[in-house]
Amino acid sequence: MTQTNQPAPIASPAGAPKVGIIMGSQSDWATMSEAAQILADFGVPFVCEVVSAHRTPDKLFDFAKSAKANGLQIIIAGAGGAAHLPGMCASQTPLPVLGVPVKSSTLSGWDSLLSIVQMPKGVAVGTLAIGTAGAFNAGLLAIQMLALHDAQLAAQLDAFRAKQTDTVLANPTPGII
Ligand code: RP5
Repeated sequence: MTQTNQPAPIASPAGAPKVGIIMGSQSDWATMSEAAQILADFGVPFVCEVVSAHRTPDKLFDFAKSAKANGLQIIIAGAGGAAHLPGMCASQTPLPVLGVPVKSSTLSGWDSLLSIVQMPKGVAVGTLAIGTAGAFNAGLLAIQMLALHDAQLAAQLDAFRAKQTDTVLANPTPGII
C-alpha cells in the first residue's frame, strides 16, 4: 500500500541490480527516493527496500550477507535517529556502503549524522550530508564509482556536470531565472 504523504515508488531501470538502496523505515522514503531517482535517471538498475537495523535485524543480516553474491556492487543505506543501519550493514558485507543521515524531527538529523559518521576504525561507511542532498549525492557517488568501469556511464556523468555548470553560468543574476 502506498502512503499518501510519500513519493510514489520509483521503478528500477531494466537489468541486474547494481546498487542496493535500503532504509530503516517507510518514513525515510521521502529522503531516500532522491537516491533512487538519480539512479533511475542514469539508467542504473537498483533494488530498493525497507530494512531496519532494530526492527528487522535478521532481515538486515540476510540482505547484507547476500548482497555481493546477488550482484550488488554498492549499498546506499539511509536511516534516522539512532541510525545503526549503515554501520551494521557495512559490518556484514565487503561492498562499499554509503550512509545517508535522514533528518529526524526531534534533533534535525544531528543524531542520525553522528550515529552514522563516527564509525570505529576498521569498518568503513562513507557518510553523506543530512537529508535529501545526502541521498541525491549518495546516488551520484554510486554512479561515479560504477563509471570507473563503464565508459557510457562516465560520458553521462560528464554531460550531467556540463549541463549543471551551463545552467549556473546562464543564470548569474540572483532572482532572475
Ligand atoms: C529509524 O527510525 C528510521 O530510519 C527512521 O528514520 C526513524 C523513525 O522511524 P519511524 O518511527 O518513522 O518508522 O529506524
